[in-house]
Amino acid sequence: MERKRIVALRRLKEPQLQRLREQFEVEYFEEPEQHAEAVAAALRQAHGLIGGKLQVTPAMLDEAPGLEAIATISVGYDNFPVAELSRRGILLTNTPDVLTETTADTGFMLIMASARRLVELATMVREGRWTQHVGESHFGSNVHGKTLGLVGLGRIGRAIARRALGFNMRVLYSNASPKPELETEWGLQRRSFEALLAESDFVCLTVPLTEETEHLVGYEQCRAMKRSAFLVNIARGKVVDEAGLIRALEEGLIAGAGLDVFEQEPVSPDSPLLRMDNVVTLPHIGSATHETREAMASCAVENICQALQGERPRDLVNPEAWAIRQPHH
Ligand code: 8YV
Repeated sequence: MERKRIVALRRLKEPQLQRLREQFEVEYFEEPEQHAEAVAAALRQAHGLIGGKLQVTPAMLDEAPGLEAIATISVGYDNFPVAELSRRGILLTNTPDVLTETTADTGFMLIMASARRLVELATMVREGRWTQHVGESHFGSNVHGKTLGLVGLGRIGRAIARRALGFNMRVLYSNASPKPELETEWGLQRRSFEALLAESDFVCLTVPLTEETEHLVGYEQCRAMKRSAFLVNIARGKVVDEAGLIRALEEGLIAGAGLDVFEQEPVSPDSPLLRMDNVVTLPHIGSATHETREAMASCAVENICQALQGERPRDLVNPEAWAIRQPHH
């Protein structure tokens, strides 16, 4: 039998490519944008597609008639037309679990960095502007003992909650189904979104991007927060109405923000957010450690192997597509 064909896009390393080549014909493109035609030609023959930052459109699917499965090297899959994939019986898998702790570290790092003005003050020292006694104008806010509001309480939200409890914080959550076990065992408290905004010292966004969560936080929501509170976003940029956030920051309605994600990435160098001392900005590095990115790639490789061997992949996003692929359907 002819071996199935996989198109692999950045970033897979040699061991993972090797693992794929044991069973499949693999075409790997480290910089797909620079080889758009070759990628398109490879996709016409492909059974599987694996990679990070994949841009999949219905038009592209029309050009890939043999596609059976896509493995994204990310936990988020808001960039995929999932219903369309399901309709076509194309399996989609993601990489949950392996990035949970690293992304939670990033979230907590942004909480700490915004509260203690890490970037602003570290920059002051580096630039030789530490010329006077550090006084009140350089002081930050405590993190321990404060209230953290988690918008969304999935795997990553829970992992941030665990860190917060170690810092003796009170932890609220909203926009998630009730988690009674976390209320009794960890003491988390569920709130309406509005109440969470009003009570929290740190509002941390950990929800996936969906129609319901798009622009969940804008000017009005910032206004509902304490003036001393910080907004942290490690979810997706579009969960925040950035223009509204900028206006709220300009008016001093919140104390600052820690942002790993932006409505447009890379963020425009002209964004006012980059010029605000009280805003910590990162280039979408939630999961970006050597260990975790490798684990994510391996996870995606296992998923695509399972899918193309006819097994139900472990991290299947669209069970509807699996149902369509079954012979009795
Ligand atoms: C990815 C992420 O690295 O997993 C996610 O959803 O946001 C990051 O971990 C990024 O999407 C690139 O694939």
